[in-house]
Amino acid sequence: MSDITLYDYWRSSASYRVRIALNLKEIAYRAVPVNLLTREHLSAAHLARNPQGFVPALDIDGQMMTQSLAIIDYLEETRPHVPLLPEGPLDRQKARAMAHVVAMDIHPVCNLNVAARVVELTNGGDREKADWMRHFMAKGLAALDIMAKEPGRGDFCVGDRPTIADICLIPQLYNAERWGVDLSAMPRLRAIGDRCAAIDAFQKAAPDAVHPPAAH
Ligand SMILES: N[C@@H](CCC(=O)N[C@@H](CS)C(=O)NCC(=O)O)C(=O)O
Repeated sequence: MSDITLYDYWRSSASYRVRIALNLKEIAYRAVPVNLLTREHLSAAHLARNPQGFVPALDIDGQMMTQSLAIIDYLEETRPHVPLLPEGPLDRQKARAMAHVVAMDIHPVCNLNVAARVVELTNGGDREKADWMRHFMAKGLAALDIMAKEPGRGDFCVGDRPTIADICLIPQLYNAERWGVDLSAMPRLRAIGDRCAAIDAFQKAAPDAVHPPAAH
């Protein structure tokens, strides 16, 4: 049994990022689900792991860690055998910039509690919530598709192997499809999505792989 524990939720895209990173680096871990629908993330037990009440939280090297990108940075520094950043400062900057479009711009405004608050303030319902999600996801992903088209980029977001940019992109694409974002005008992102989908580490991290439909 691994002494690394990931507290996650199958549909959480921030958790999905960490699952991909752990798998790419071939780090064995035990997953403990924290159910966002039953508000388990706001329980005293989970708040002790993460005072923000978010997933993921990773128990590793005797520490409880939060914030998916900071966790991935830590894995990169302590377990560099499979690098998740490209070589060279310019490509690293590009990969981080793409990752940040997802993790710092798209994802925070589409978080469950943010969308719920918007619906509450506007007396809206499911339609308004879906409209909000689609608006911000489509806008951010359209920009990412342009960033991914820069010449000499290779098969993935930056270069010929997956990096932090792909680790952030794939869960966001999953969310976009879930909320019905039209990706037809984003061929580059869809192609990167297909390439990642062929990789074992991505497959095993996917929401439907960690929480098969029968168990929903
Ligand atoms: N910036 C954080 C975001 C974590 C986050 O927002 N997690 C979501 C699931 S993807 C969550 O726990 N949401 C609970 C809520 O909105 O109440 C990270 O990257 O770890």
